[in-house]
Amino acid sequence: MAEEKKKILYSGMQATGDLTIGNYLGALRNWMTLNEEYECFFGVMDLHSLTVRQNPAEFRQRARNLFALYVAAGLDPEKNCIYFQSHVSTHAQLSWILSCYTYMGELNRMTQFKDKSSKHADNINAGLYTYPVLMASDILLFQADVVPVGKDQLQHLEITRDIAQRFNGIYGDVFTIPEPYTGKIGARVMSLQDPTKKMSKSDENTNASVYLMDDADTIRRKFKRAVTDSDAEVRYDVVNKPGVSNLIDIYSATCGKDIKDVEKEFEGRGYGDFKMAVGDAVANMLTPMQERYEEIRKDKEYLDRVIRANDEKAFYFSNKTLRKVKKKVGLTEEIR
Ligand code: ATP
Ligand code: LTN
Repeated sequence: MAEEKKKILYSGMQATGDLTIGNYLGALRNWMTLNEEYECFFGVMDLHSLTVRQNPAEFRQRARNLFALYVAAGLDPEKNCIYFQSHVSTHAQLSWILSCYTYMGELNRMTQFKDKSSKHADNINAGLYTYPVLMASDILLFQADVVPVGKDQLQHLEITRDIAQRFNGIYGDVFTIPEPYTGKIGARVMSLQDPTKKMSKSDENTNASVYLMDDADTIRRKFKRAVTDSDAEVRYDVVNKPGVSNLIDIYSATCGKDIKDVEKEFEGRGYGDFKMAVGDAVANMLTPMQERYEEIRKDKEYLDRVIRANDEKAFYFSNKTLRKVKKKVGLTEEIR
């Protein structure tokens, strides 16, 4: 009997900075757990990254590093299609078409646009505004059933579904309607310096984020300095104790322990002990991945080979959808 066809999973990250444990616990690690069950496509979202000004030489390195990190985290590029968004021309093409099926009123509601425009007030470009249309194109090109993302991206998933439903409503069943997937723990890791803000790889304060490439001493130091409160009780209370609650979340996501058990483990012990334990746990989680990353990053031939093969696979797969879309909207056929 033919093997049952796997459902499709699609996700990706921008190459806008060094990845943090927020990216890892909120996204990358969920990709790993879903990996066997789905046919997976993971993009290095370098076109999205251009919505913020990049230094070209650094950006080129960072995008390649991100690719290597996906692999180091455990995604096998022979089994998963890991590729660069900018290498696959179907993304930009579908994005233009779908922008004609997206209302400005919808884009005006996007909170990421509002956040990023206030952060980069000198560069509020059209790409930042139409960002969700490109993201919808990424997802819909691959007919994704499920899209694992952190909570901050749920609004973009909603607009993707709205665009797809609108398009299908006019032209018939062209796109699969994707479902978001957010893990229960680690879905929103907060800044270590301001626990009311999410931990972000582009935060200027490097003490606010723990990077996947930080060495063990740096990790312990950052947790030691994490902003907490003055009552010295390890208790989960996001409203009144956001700093400690964030550390509990991180510890629980890292060790796979329940929040209640974490509270019990540190009952009657001060913040010093607790912060040290969180630092140790995170350092232990990251060390093996760092070692694998160093090896992969050095192997240029291997990287080039898998990049080429996966770019081709991504083009082949996504072009089937693009051709269908072009036909549906009435664009004339290419003559070859
Ligand atoms: P930037 O600082 O450039 O906005 P970012 O750190 O927010 O970047 P993205 O590239 O926007 O990261 O996100 C990559 C993935 O990581 C997304 O699925 C996003 O939801 C998830 N993610 C990012 N930050 C966190 C966080 N603090 N907690 C949980 N998940 C996160
Ligand atoms: N906007 C996402 C990155 C991204 C993405 C996607 C995620 C771009 N295209 C498609 C999932 C599916 C972010 O994490 N900032």
